[in-house]
Amino acid sequence: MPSTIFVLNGPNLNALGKREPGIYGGKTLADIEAMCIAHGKSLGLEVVFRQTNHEGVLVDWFHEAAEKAQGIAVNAGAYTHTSVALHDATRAIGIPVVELHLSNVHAREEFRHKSLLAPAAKGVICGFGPDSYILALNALKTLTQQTK
Ligand code: DHK
Repeated sequence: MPSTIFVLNGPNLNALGKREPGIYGGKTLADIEAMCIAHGKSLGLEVVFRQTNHEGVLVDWFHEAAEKAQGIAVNAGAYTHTSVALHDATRAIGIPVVELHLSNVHAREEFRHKSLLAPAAKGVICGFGPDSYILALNALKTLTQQTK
């Protein structure tokens, strides 16, 4: 049976393609979803790809993933820097969470340097544009093999 990975996206990522393309690139979220599904298939992973602008919905999806999936790749957008609820959700579930960002948050404004999610996550990938998603899937492939 292929492992299932939830790829979860937070606020404003629905606007990719037209949102500050100098920072976030020209690809839309639908483009990135297609990349993730194709790459997941090549790794033998089933990818469930979602986006929401609402913090509580992300928390619900973390708990759903704990029931249905073997790992989470999450770009929590701005909630990365503010959400105690996502930190707690990550600690509450027994599956690995990989935090990812398109941009190199450490090369940007100081308020983006702090992640509340990172201390609870398995690891963090940032700065590689859409390839950050691919690298997160590669990491989760390895992690799910280790937990089998
Ligand atoms: C996306 C966002 O929406 C920002 O709030 C984060 C992240 C960075 C990204 O680079 O993908 O600070």
